[in-house]
Amino acid sequence: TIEAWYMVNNVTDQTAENRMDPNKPVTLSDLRDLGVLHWHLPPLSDYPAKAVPWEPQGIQDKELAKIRDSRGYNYADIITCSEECLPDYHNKLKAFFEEHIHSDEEVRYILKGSGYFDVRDRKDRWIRIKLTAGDLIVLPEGIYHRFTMDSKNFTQAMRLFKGVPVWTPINRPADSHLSRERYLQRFQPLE
Ligand code: KMT
Ligand code: NI
Repeated sequence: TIEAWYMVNNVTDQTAENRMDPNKPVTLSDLRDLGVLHWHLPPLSDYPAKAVPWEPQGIQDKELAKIRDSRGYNYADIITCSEECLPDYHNKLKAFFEEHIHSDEEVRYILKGSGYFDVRDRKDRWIRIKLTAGDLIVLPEGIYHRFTMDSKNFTQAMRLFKGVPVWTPINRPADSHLSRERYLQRFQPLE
């Protein structure tokens, strides 16, 4: 399952754990309050090795199918983050780690390897979420976040989407973006 914690403020190595001392853990329930959903599924063996459009007859996993159907994810492909496999690797990694939002959910199912998604809490503090094979995460539309691989430098993930995929990041500041406003509407004002 996943582990999450508050990050130190000064990050010099983005691939390191960057925990506070002492560690300040964040629970799944804390994440749910921010709109971040998580499932742990059994490891898959029968997925296509390359990024291909979703084929319903492809992956048979029942748990995955249930989540896909109930949440309407009718598109899927596979991204492999490694220097050999990802075109324009260095620029992509830089873009992934720029703080941004999307106008849709970001849904990732880790197939192999591991990585970190960082999300902002309601007081704008960074939470680091460690994902390993079998972890499926949904980041809600409009949440400020970023992604980095860990020191092992390998993440293979299924990207799921409702409809025609749009991966475009909207970098911070995006406070007046409709998706950001929608995200904030789910909270009562902080006193
Ligand atoms: C993203 O949008 O940040 C990514 O696709 C990162 C690689 S998938 C774990
Ligand atoms: Ni993103």
